[in-house]
Amino acid sequence: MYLDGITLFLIRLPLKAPFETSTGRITHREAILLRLEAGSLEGWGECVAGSVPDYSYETTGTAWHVLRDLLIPAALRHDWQGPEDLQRLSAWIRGHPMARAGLEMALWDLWGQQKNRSLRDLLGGERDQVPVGVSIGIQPSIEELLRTVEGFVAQGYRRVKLKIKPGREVGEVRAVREAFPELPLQVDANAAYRLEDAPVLKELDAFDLLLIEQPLDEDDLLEHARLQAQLRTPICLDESIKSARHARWALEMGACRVINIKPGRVGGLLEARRIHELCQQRGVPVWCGGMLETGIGRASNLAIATLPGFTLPGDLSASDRYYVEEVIDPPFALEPDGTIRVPGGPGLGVTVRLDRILRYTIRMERFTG
Ligand code: NPG
Repeated sequence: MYLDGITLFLIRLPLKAPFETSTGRITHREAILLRLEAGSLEGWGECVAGSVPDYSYETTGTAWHVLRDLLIPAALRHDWQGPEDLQRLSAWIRGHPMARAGLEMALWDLWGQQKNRSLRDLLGGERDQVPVGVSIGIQPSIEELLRTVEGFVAQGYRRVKLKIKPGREVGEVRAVREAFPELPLQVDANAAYRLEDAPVLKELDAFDLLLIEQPLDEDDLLEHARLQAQLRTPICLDESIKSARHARWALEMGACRVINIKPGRVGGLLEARRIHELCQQRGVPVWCGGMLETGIGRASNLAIATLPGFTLPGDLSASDRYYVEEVIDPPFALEPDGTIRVPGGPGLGVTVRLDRILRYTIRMERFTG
């Protein structure tokens, strides 16, 4: 199959509420959407790189370059036998997993439509609903945090993740735990601590957390292993796991006991599935992270989260948790049992609303073979 055209859309979507992590506060999410055309079919993908290199070195700017100048010209020349081809085609490019993953997602969507199979089925998923949680940014005060947690719990979210940073952890977690003694709770530091902060992180052991996510720098695998040896709470790695190799190293070193799988961070769904397999073989629980995706990226995340090793609820909230307006129809909704339904239609299984995408597009370019 040859591609007839590829369009890149740089969108800037207003968030419903500002989102603050240890690396900063955002009010809008910038992202690149990709549309692939092949005959009468259209495949959509989403690249999770952000506007600045705070979570990873990739940005919408670097991803635009890698897509526009390297991946797209090669993709338009290639006779596709399946999304798997992308790995061979792009093997010479170092890094830039988010740019690759965006294109891979659109190829999967196209492939599913061509074969009339859902992405979930193509990946080997086993469920049509997945349990989900919500990720709560750092709040201005503990009172505000308690109100926010209460609101999400009332909506039916099954587990809550709190963003933390130095000085904004023990008091916050204690207050939430006291108010919600049974709530499955976890925290995410986005690499804000150093090994010397172990004493404060050890204090969190008292609150029966599911996990502490990415406490130290992404390169600090050895330091994470030293920290894990001192903690009862499992460490979960996110930013540190850039491929299945990183996952194997981290597990062999004892740097974590849980892995957050984000296809966008590891170069796509195939690599994400390899990490899932490795973790399954070793009995290590995984869950699907989120990067404030639109409905397009969320559909892809939901599909991978149907694999059997995803035993913990993902950062996969309903559309109305993130955006004033969703770019797909219908929006993703939270079911009364704290799950989200996984689309069963061909490919991503969602109806993309180009009119809405165009409203938020700040840069657009179309390429043809
Ligand atoms: O529900 O999509 C979601 C957000 C989950 O907290 C979340 N994501 O560090 O994992 C993270 C964080 C993130 C958001 C990372 C945006 C990068 C960009």
